[in-house]
Amino acid sequence: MSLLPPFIRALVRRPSYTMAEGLTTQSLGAPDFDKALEQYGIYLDTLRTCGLHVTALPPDERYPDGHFIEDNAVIFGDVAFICNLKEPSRAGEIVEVNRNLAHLQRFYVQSEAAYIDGGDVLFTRDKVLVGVGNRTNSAGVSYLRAALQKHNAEIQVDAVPFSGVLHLKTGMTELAPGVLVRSSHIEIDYDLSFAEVYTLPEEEAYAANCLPINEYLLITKGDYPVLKRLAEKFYSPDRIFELEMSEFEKMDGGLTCLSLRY
Ligand code: CIR
Repeated sequence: MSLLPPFIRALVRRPSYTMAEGLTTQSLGAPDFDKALEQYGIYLDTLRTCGLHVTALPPDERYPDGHFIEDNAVIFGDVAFICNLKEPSRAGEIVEVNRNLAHLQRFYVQSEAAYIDGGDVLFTRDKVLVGVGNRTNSAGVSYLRAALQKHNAEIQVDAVPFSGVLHLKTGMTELAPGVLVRSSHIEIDYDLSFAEVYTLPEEEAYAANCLPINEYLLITKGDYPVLKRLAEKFYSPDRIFELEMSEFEKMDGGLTCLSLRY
C-alpha cells in the first residue's frame, strides 16, 4: 500500500535545443542534443508501456532545464503544489506547468523566501521525506506540508537535511514500497530505520535514482550490477526497464526528474 494513488498520467516537457546551457555540477561534457532526444523518446515510450497517458509540453528555449519538469510541482491525489524554484534561470518554468495542472486543486508558495524543488520530495510507503539542501529550505517544506495535508490530513511530511548531491532523489529513492536505495555520496541527517535501506557502492552512485511506476521499475542502463540485483529482488525481469540516461546525467538529471507522474 503506497501513500500515492496509482499513477494514470504523466506530464512532461520536451527538451529544448538550448539544453546544454542548463545548470550542472558535472564535468561530463556537453550533452549531444540528438542523442538526448533519442533517450527522451525511449523514456516517453516506456512511460506509455507502464500504462501512463503522457501529455508532452513543447520545448521552450528560454528554459534549458525545463524538461526536468519534476522540479516544478508536487502532485498528490487531486492536489497540485506549484513549487518556487530557487534558481533564477528556472523560476519561470512553472508558468506553463501551472496552466497544465488547472484541472487539479492548486496550491502555491506564499513567500519569496520559501524555496522548493520537486526533486527533493520523496514519497515513501510511510511518509513524505523532503530534502532540505541546495534548492529547498524549511519554509518551503512548511508550505508543501500544508498543501499535502489538504488531500490527506494525516500525512506525515518530514524535513530531511542532506548534502553531497543536488536533490534528495539524486541520492536516494524508494525502489519498492518500504525499500530505500541510496548512493554513498549523500549524507542524510535523518533516521531512516523505518525502512529497509540499501547503500550502493561508490561507482553505482548515479543508479540510486530509480523510478517505480505502479508495478514497474525504471532503472538507469549501465554497469550497475548491485542495483540491478536489488531491482530483480523486488520485480520480475519483465517489469524492469533499463534506460540510457547519459545525456541527462551530464546536466545533473536522472529518471525521476523528466516527468510528473500522477
Ligand atoms: C538543475 O540543476 O536544476 C538541472 N540541471 C537538473 C535538475 C534535475 N532535477 C531533479 O533531479 N529532479
